Amino acid sequence: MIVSKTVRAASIALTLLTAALVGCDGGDSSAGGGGATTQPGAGAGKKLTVGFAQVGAESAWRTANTDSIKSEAEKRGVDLRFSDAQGKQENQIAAVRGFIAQRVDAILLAPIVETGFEPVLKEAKAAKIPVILSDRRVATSDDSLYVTFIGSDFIEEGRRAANFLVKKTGGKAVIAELQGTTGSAPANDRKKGFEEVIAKHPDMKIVLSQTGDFRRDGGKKVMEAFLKSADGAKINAVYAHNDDMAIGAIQAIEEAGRKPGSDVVIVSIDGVRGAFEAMAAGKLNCTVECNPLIGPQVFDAIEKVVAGETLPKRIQVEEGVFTQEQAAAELPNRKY
Ligand code: GYE
Repeated sequence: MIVSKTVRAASIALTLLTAALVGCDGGDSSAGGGGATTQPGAGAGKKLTVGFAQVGAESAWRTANTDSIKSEAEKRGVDLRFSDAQGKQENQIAAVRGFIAQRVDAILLAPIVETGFEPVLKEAKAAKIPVILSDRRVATSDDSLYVTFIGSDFIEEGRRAANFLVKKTGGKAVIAELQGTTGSAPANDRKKGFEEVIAKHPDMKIVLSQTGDFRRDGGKKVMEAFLKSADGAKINAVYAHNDDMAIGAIQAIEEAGRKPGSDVVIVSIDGVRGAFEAMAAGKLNCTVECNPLIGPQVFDAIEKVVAGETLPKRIQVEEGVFTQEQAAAELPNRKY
């Protein structure tokens, strides 16, 4: 179903429905979370200190996400210690260790990849510092290592992108896929959700698939290589795991003398301003919204945790789907 606008009530209903469908365990109060008890230095009236281990600045989505968290911290008078890992997990692990040493009240972690964070999360738990996962989750069998995961349903986003493509192509497409950062939750899940839907359509096939690391230059480079490959001439659809890579791919397609948006149907995820501009110009066909403006939800959660409240393990972000027809009207409303 194409959702024309993120109408609050409707999307809350959708969110609840989605959570139910994918079996998210919202409301599980048995899982305690990493030290969701009284924190040192977080008493009433004291300024809250929060360490934020961000991924980097790889995309317009990420920049909007950083701005949202920074500006909300400022609004609430939170002392935010910000670390940009520049896309490297080892930097992120070092940042979390640094926050533990500083005895911050809470740590906000946007894990670059799903695996490899358990040791440092155990250190935070031992230090009784609650960790909130921002936007991406980690793969762990021990969900006491974090308090809650606040983010989008990436599998559902992948399904929505595929559903659009099914409708647009009548279930016939030779697809090139531009994957996000290898090993990241959004890359894994967006692939999974998309493949789940196209598996029901025998005339839809992903013939080429490679990572563009969620970056515009990555999307362009990979698309150039795709177009030059043996299957290049056959590609009539692109599925990009984010808008930045789709925008890079659009450039590559144009440079190869083909028409993005018509010769090659393109669908991507995020809903950044650049995607709306590309849709309004007829070069991108659809973007599935992934809302980066989670600062208010993040600090609501942190304040509750520090106050000793128990949170659901999963806090969902609201989002919709937008097509070319809606792009011009929606463009002035876009905040990222
Ligand atoms: O889609 C992409 C960014 O983790 C949801 O990361 C996020 C993704 C987003 O680089 O643009």
